Parts: sequence; structure tokens; C-alpha cells
Amino acid sequence: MLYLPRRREAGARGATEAISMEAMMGKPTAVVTGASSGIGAATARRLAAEGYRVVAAARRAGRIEALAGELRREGHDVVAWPLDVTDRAAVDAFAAGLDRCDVLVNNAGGALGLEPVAEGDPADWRAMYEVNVIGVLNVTQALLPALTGSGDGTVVVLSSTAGHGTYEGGGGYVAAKHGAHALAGTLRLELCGEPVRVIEIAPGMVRTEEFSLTRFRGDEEKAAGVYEGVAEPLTAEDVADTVAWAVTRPSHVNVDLLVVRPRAQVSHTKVHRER
Ligand code: 8X3
Repeated sequence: MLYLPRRREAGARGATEAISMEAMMGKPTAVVTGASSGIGAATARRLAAEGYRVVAAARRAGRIEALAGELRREGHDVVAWPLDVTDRAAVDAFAAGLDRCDVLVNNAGGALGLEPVAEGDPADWRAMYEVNVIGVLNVTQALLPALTGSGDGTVVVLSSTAGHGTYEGGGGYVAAKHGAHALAGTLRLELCGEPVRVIEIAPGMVRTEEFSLTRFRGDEEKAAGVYEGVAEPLTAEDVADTVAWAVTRPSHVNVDLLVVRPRAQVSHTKVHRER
């Protein structure tokens, strides 16, 4: 390790940082959690195309290894790292193994069930809080030293429009995503003066292969019903596009919050469906 001045003034907390030679010389590195499918996989692809070295993290090793292999064959610099964001020891080991982190995209998350509050299963609510809030906390805490040490770090929290309003049946997911929104806003306040920006991206209706299927525990008919008649729900690529746009703004520009929905969805409860 070399002890070098930070690349730019980073506020009052200390003038020097330990920065590895690899970190000074290597490519900007983006970590994407939940990169095995949907928005995470699309974001990993898109950030690789933008020139980042991408660390694709997710529980399902086979899927991220396939994604990394495919992107490496296209000439991109992508590493697969099997990771459960709710396992703090695994997250700490992951952080210790990284030589550099410039961008962290906290994408891992999801919904379980659409029961009214009166019938919701507390186990589902806990599981949603674990992945959507504690998972973000775990990875962000573990990578914050590297993000700060980069001199220009970016934390992205993929929340949801469910973090900005309520809807019937949303219960535990709405509560968890409000938690993710609160975490992002609090962290932004706490990092004022540090060289790390915090971006929250809140997508509305996005049709991915798994989000709705997971929510309805594999019931394909119910899962498809969510998008029925909606001409063009957002795609994972649409959301990855907003992530790429936000993280590639000049580092003094902080996109605090970006809400993105399909044109057909103007609110949680008002969606245009063609019959
Ligand atoms: C997904 C959006 O409407 O299913 O985060 O809550 S919604």
C-alpha cells in the first residue's frame, strides 16, 4: 500500500488515505448487486459498455458467471462474485477482496406477496426488510471506505416508486422500500463534504423475467396479470439506462432522486390498460 494524497479535497476528515497502486492505475470499478437477472444484469451490461470494470454480485453463481463470461468474450472487464447481501460476513469478505470501488449499485431486492396488511406474513415482511434495507446497509457500509478512497465515489440505491407512496397489497414491500429511500436520504446528508454522492433511482412498473414471478411465488398467470394491457412497461434496459446516465454525470452533479415510470403508469393506482 502507498500512502498518497487524495485526488481531490474530500472535506475535513484527514488529508491522506491509503490507496493501493492497483486502485490508482486500474479502471473505474462498478459493483452491481443482484446482477443475476433483470435490472441488475442489464445494469452490469450497460456499465461494462460504458467502460467500467464491473463486479457482478448475486447469490446465483451460475448466472453471474455466465453473464461475466459473455461480457468478457465481448472484450469487457467483468468479474462474477457470488454474494448474498444479507450475509454480513460474506459482504465483509467481498469488500476485503476488492482493490477498488468507484460506483456501487445497490440493486438486490424484491417483493414477496401482495396480501393486505391484515393478512401479511411477518416472515415475508422480515425477508423483504432484510434484502431491501439491510442488504443495502451491509454492502454500502462495507464499501464506503473504498468509495471515499476513490476520491469520487457514487452510491446508487435502486429503490422503487413503492418507496414514495402506498398501494393496497404493497404492505411489506412498500415499508421496505420506504426504508431504502430513508437510508439513501440519510446517507446523503451524512456524507456532505465527502467525495461520495448518493443517487436514488425509483422505478415504477418494470417488466422483468422475475420480479412479479417472485412476488407471486411462481404463479405465472398472476405475475403476467400485473402487466396485462399495458402497452409498454419499462424494461430492465430502460432502468439501466437511467443508472448509466446518473452515474456518468460529472462528479459534482448529484442526481438525488430519479423517478422513472412507463408513460402508461402515472401513479401506482392509475395505469392505462388497453383492452
Ligand atoms: C416495483 C414497483 O409498483 O410493483 O418496485 O411496487 S411496484
